Amino acid sequence: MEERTYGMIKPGAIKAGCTGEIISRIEKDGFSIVAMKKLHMTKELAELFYEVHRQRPFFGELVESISAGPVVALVLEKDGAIVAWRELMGATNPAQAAEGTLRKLYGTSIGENAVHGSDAPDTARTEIELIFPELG
Ligand code: 3AN
Repeated sequence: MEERTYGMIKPGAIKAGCTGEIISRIEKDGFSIVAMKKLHMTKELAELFYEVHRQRPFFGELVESISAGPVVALVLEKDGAIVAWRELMGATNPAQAAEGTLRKLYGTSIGENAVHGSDAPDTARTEIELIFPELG
């Protein structure tokens, strides 16, 4: 079933000049890019975005790193997009990510892991609505 997910290229990967390669891989893997924009998340928006992680010890670090520079926000569409995008991203920790995945290729640490992706249909909906309210 055609499904939408929210993807995001994180500031570290953008700073390293990997945006084009990541977008190219997304297209090669058969995702349609429904919407895409470059934005600089404020701390307030980052806190809202990562609200579910508020109690985790790395919350402060997470908010700092996602608001440290611009991100490229994406709405991606494909059959089973949520799982497919998580497979293309690879494991959270780049050191444990499979060969050829985006986090293996472009991530440098668990906190600087190049890309974000929604983990379930409800989070995909919430994240898309938060960053792309104009699609609603
Ligand atoms: P995923 O992004 O693979 O769904 P989550 O939801 O467990 O992983 O974590 C959200 C984000 O928090 C990750 N993308 C990563 O950047 C960061 N993160 C997760 N675990 C740690 C950790 N132990 N230390 C620092 N940052 C972390």
